[in-house]
Amino acid sequence: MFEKLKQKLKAVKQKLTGRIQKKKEEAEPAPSKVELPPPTPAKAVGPPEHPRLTKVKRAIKKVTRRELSEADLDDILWDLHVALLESDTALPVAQKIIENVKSELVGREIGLREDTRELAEKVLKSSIERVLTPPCRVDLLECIERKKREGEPAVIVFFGINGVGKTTAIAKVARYLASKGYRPLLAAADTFRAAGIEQLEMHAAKIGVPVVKQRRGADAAAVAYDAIAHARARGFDVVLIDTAGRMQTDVDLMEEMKKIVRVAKPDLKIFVGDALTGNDAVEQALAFDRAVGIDGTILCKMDADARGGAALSISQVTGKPILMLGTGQGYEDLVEFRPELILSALFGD
Ligand SMILES: Nc1nc2c(ncn2[C@@H]2O[C@H](COP(=O)(O)OP(=O)(O)O)[C@@H](O)[C@H]2O)c(=O)[nH]1
Ligand SMILES: [Mg+2]
Repeated sequence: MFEKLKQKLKAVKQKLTGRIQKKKEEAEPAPSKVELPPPTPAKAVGPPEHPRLTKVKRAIKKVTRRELSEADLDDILWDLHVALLESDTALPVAQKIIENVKSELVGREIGLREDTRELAEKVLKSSIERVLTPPCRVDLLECIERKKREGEPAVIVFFGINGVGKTTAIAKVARYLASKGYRPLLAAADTFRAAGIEQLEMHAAKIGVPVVKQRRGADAAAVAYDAIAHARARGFDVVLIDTAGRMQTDVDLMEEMKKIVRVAKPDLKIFVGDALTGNDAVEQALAFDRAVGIDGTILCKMDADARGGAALSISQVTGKPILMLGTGQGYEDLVEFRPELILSALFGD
């Protein structure tokens, strides 16, 4: 995960460590006790400034030179900017990370006992962590529990473009929920693609979860509606609605998606993105958010993503949290998102 970005960050970190070290070496310990010159006799006509006073001033200047200035960091911030953009990080997010580094380092006094390597890593890490921290919390299990108390199944709809990993993600989520003791029901509302229904059925059979379906070409919203009615009647805890892949530019399919949302009134609308598509995934998430409003993202194919730009950018740009990460093709390859996962992939040994 993130091998390329990790290498680039390592180079930035090394350069930053060297720069902080240099700043530290430029400084000399401030004199612990400054010997002031004896008071000048009133009658003496001495030089305008006593030589010892000049020495004191020089010492003070050396101390202040231990502070990092923006100019000290310019080239390193540029390297970081390029590394982030090459990794397909969204521009505003790359800028935010740079600002974060600046706000932590510019004007910071480098202590003589400072561990320079540790400081460089700490600053880079926390600057990235700040863009990864979810703007709000969305808790899947909490949502299901709340609906359960109301005697209703939770309804969750998944959408995104074709091939990103929606159907696989639904199977993973269903398996995860079943392992927590919930009863999930799947709705085969991808009635558009030839193998849409069969693919969901194939996954469902493997994980042992039932599917509600109609014939191919049926109204997707009607399939969702049926599934919810079935879940209510049979006491399922959660309905996971699979939908056809659609480009945000496909007017008819986007209208179909809005209809599914109107009819199913989902408790959660989850955008599924492919991490490998980098900033495209971010643009798609924005387009789906504008069309129906998303509550969060599941980012798939993290295991194959060397760049990391989508993971760094998507929650910051959409203002909605990443809920889970898909980390492989197996049903167990799903992890709950935590910023530390990304940070340890980027900075771990
Ligand atoms: N490596 C990897 N492959 C994945 C992941 N999630 C899905 N895939 C693969 O991506 C392909 C498309 O997945 P699918 O669920 O059919 O996408 P959909 O068209 O959005 O429903 C399949 O070959 C999946 O096995 C993941 O997290 N990691
Ligand atoms: Mg699918």
